[in-house]
Amino acid sequence: MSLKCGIIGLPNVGKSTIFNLLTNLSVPSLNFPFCTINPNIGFAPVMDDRLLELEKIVYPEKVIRTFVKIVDIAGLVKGASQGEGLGNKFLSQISEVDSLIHVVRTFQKENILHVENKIDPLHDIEIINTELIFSDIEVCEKNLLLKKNYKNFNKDLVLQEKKILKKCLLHLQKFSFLKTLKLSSIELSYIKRFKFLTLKPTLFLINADLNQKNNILLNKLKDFLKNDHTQMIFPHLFHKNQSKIKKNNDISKIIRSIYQMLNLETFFTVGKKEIRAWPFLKNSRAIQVAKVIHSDFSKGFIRAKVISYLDFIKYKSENHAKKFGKLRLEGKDYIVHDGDIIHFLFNV
Ligand SMILES: Nc1nc2c(ncn2[C@@H]2O[C@H](COP(=O)(O)OP(=O)(O)OP(=O)(O)O)[C@@H](O)[C@H]2O)c(=O)[nH]1
Ligand SMILES: [Mg+2]
Repeated sequence: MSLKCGIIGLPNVGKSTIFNLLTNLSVPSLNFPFCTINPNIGFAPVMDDRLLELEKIVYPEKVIRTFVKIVDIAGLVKGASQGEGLGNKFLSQISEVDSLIHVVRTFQKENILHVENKIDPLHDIEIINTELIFSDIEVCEKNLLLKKNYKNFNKDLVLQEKKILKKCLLHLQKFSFLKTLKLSSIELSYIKRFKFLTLKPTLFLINADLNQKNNILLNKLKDFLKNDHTQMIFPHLFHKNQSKIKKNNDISKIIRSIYQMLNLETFFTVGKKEIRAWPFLKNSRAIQVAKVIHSDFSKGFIRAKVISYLDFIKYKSENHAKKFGKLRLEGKDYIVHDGDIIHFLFNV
């Protein structure tokens, strides 16, 4: 399962700083624009209290959390979609991730350079949004112009795809994100391969000063984001004198939001050797979920022994849960639930 969340925003707003906090790495985060050119990749551990509860019952040798993959991408500037500041390269890196964290600066510190020479978060968001929209417009236009040889392609499919692309283009030209265009799941499946940037779920992260709580600038920004259907977390993360507990709580909250944005849920495998949390895409079938552990589990799938998390906590072992009828034998089409404790039976 390698779903990725990319960190985007203007240069020098704190993207690598947040990347380091989420992944516990120390990539350079210095006070000059384009400190990051090549993307940094790291993993952020997903905290899950259920692992602690399971550990208290099983006393395993090892406990393994799940992770989300984070990509720290270079900053975008005005004109990025026209190639400004290597913009095209960075936009194509954004197209490769599944969700976004958009970092916005409201902190005032004068010695930290701002590429627009003023602290105006709404203006900053507009710059980034414009570049994302322009990039999607270009993808639509390019593909609408593409002449396909119908000998090699199914004509109906090509025409259908073009019809949806036209609908997308019209929407983007009104300066709207594709996220706000009503598209059926079939339409979405037609355009999936274009990896549109304005379709990606986004979490705005505000990099604020500690003493900024009731600041006019910040309130304006909060108000602006309220109408957007995106989540927003206000972390005070970047400050050295912030308490460690609060900081860690905020970091966990952000990582969990990313996990949700990626549409991920968790199942567990439980044994004396290890307890492990595994990610899976919400509403997946048992046979798809088995693949998260190993492709053999899916290829040779026989059955899944399933106990819900709460039943396991209550009965404290597979045998005991079984005695009380709480262990289910499920087939390959079973829709896995968040918290399921699964033991796959397979044969290869
Ligand atoms: N005062 C203050 N400085 C910050 C804050 N967040 C980041 N910085 C500083 O701002 C500078 C830029 O931070 P980075 O994390 O490198 O920013 P970036 O967005 O990754 O920058 P590029 O990779 O150049 O696009 C560094 O000197 C950070 O220490 C903050 O909340 N307050
Ligand atoms: Mg950086």
